[in-house]
Amino acid sequence: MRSIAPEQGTDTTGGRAFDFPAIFLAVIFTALGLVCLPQSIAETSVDMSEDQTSTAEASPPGDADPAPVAPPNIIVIIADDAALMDFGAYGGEAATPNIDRMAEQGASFTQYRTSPLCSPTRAMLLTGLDNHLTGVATIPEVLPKEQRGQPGYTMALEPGVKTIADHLKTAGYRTLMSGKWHMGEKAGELPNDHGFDRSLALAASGADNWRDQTYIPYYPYAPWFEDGEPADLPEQFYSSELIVDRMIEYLAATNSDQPFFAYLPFQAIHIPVQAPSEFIARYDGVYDQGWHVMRADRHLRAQQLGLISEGAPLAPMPAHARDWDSLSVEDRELYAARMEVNAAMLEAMDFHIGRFIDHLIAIGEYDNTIFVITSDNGPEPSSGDNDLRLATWMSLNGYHIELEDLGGVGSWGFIGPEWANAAASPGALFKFYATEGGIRAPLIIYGPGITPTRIYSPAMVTDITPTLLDMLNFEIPEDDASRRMTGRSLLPVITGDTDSVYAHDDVRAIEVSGNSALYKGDYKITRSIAPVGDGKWRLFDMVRDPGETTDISAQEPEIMRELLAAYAVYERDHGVLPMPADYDSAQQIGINMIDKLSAYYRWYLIAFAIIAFAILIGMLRLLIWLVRSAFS
Ligand SMILES: [Ca+2]
Repeated sequence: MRSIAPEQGTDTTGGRAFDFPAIFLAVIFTALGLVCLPQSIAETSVDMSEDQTSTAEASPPGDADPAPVAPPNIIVIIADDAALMDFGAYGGEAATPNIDRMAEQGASFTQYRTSPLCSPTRAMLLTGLDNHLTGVATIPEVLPKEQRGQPGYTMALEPGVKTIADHLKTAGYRTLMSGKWHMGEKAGELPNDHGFDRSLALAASGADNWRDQTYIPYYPYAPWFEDGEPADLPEQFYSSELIVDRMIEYLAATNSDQPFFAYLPFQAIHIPVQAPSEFIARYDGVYDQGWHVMRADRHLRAQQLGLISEGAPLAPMPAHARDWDSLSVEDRELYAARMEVNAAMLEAMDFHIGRFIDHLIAIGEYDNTIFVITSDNGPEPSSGDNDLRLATWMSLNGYHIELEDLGGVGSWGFIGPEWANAAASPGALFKFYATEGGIRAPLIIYGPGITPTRIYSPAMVTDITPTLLDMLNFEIPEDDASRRMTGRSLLPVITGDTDSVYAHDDVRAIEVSGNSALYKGDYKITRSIAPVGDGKWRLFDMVRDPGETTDISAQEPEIMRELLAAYAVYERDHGVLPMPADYDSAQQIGINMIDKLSAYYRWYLIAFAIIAFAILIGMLRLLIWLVRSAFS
């Protein structure tokens, strides 16, 4: 049995070399009182929690098709911050032939929802539990001090919470992970303590894709771990290639007589957006028409692909979005190039997935493997433009945002809010928010026995673990004390036994740091908080208005009351804590960054203060001596 009890205060980061530019940066930042790091650089990719108030546990196994003689391998692939329509099969511009093939030959979901941020989505996906029941209700970057350490808010998987890796290990699987973890880095919090036999794990929200280097001031270094110990990465690499290479090594190093569970959470396409130049070159000119054209194109394709109803209105642009035509020629060239790198990063991820598939074919494992391919939340709106503090940090850390060599080593790539909104089309807003642009994502399940199916059933990120266990006929033992899953198996819609695993009046809810959504029937209530939202609940008819353009709460007060009451039940049943008054996630990131860096660099700060004090005393004494000399 694994032990998941975290050893409080034990830090496994010991032995890392401190870097002096970062130390002095921390000192400068602290001295300047930078308590307001903009959301632009906060990897606010916190996933929202989804809630299923109707708490079905994993469907009872046994009524599915007979399992193959050999238990199938399972591969779960997560693209980071990819929009609903980013994969080619979902209407995106980037070439993703390997993903597309699995979408066309497998089950592709059209009504799948995640949380709006990274860690809660990942916690839900791996456990089948609502995020507040896992310990990872939100991301540590935006956690207010009032919630720190509270049940559900410890920012790591809590005792009694089991991952799918824990379950599959008991079923005789090899359990392997390579990629982004982002659910704690202290002893007891890393993948090796949560069911994984082998793991290369990034414990942060992101990192550089070319070097072992942090990407935002919040992290003094990139916390990469291998099997629970600080990892030794190559001097130069490309993240998607490294992640696949390491998984291939783990497969070779473990017992091939056992089936495997491989968890591949890629860094693509999280900031910094970086890609090999040969992939970037393929997108020359693709985005020259600008974000208005792209969002309208995706909106049209969404109707053609049945992702939204015909004639549904287009979601609005966010406040302060710029008009493409108002940009200078130089800016249009730069901004279009940013999207070229973004598409290239996605294609490069698909290319390395293809390389992994080729390897599985070569070792004879491909035909008996189930693939899950998804994204953790909507596109990232953060920007590196016009931010003196971030620019200072970048120059100290070898980053630039220039057009030349965009996407290469040292390039701090991003797409910004307008492109993110266009990528999120036909949904509103983007990552961080429980609007459709933040929580509606692609989901593909492909493998033996799965026939090509387009699935319109609602589906939640918590459903993935129950679905996979159901497909394996895996039964959780009666005496297993782990928490009961809130997700439900999607197998009945994959096999075509039913059109929906959710009844029309079943409630599905999501909350991450005050950004919330609840679905019931054709309706959704949602609330977006500062800095983009106003904290007000709104009601939308999701059949007629999936772009969330017209709040109908005044016309439908009964429905509004009913859904708000259902949300109150969800909050109570899942331990959702209220947000402090005047909470602003962007300001909170700045506060938490200062706390984190102050703790990390405290001895340097103390030494700096002592030296500064000694110099001051010395100067005072010198001054006194000079004054006395002058008057004696
Ligand atoms: Ca993410």
